[in-house]
Amino acid sequence: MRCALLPTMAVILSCAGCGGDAPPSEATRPVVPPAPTAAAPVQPPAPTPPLAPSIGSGRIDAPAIGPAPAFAPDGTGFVLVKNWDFGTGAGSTISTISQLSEHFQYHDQFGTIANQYGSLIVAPDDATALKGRKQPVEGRNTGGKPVRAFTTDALQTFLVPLDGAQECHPSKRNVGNGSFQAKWKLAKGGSRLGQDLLWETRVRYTVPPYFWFAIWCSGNKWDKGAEIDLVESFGYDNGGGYTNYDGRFWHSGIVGGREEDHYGNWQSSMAKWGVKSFDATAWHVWSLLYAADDSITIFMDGIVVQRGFSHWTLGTKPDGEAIDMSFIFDGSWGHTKVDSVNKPLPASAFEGKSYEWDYSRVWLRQPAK
Ligand SMILES: [Ca+2]
Repeated sequence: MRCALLPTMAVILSCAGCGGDAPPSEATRPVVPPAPTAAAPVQPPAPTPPLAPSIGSGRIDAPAIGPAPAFAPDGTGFVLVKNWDFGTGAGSTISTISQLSEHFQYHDQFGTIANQYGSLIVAPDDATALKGRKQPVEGRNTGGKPVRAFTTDALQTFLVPLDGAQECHPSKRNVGNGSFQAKWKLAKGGSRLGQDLLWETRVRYTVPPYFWFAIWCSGNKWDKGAEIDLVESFGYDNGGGYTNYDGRFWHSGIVGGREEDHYGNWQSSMAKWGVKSFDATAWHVWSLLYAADDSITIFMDGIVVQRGFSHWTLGTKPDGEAIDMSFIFDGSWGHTKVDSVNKPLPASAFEGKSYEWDYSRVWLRQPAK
């Protein structure tokens, strides 16, 4: 009898109520082919989320996660070992004062808070202030004004009259600043380190007269070096209308080692290297390439602005004691030993002025054998 349902064998086999022919034995039962699998839609793998940026250990074998150099002047192979990216936006690694204080200190490696500048480094709080140095503390000594603050892109540091000062003077040391120095340092430098170093910092500033700005490195001991000043500028008044209040002129130098250009005249030297004009209020990238053969090249926005050579030793002596290497960020004001910036300013002159630090990154590379 023909099943009234459907004529397929599969249905017949399952149509217990239909009667009719006995079901075939196991041996003769037809094999139902498995459902094809090729037609199943293939799910694409979930995209791998980008790795979160990290600050890094400072070592090639445990690198940081972050961008490549904006300017890689000497080829490839550099490994990012420190990625200090200031700001609250995407990609930042230093977004709070707490994080800043974890990775930076507010004094130099010799425990001073002024060097010979005419302003004092302010600590964010008592916990980070140098004990026994009467270091000014933000809030207590700054009249409610911030000394450091974060924008989306950067860390802003300010110059702030201290303890209600109305007339500020470098010799009175009554201005505070937001300078900072990395706690991490290289154990050695140049040929003593045996690795090529690339250090890159992006910064801009809107400053008052007699400002003092520097990105530089030095070690735990100093005797006229070793020291590399990627950039140093100050807002001099040399008389006769020759001023640098807005920072349009600067110099770059190697202290104690050999430098190709002594920058006897800042404007002329800048022009010689190809920098005909400079706007300090625009972002610029400063780079140091310090190779394992002790050669030094310094760049501004990828343009070479200094070349030279130095051993990273006490006094830069060829057989000198190896020293460590600190990374220093000075957004200061005045100088007690430089007459052209040892001059008074009213407190109001500091309003609306700031240094802005976008990022600073360190790469290392094993030199080619
Ligand atoms: Ca940034």
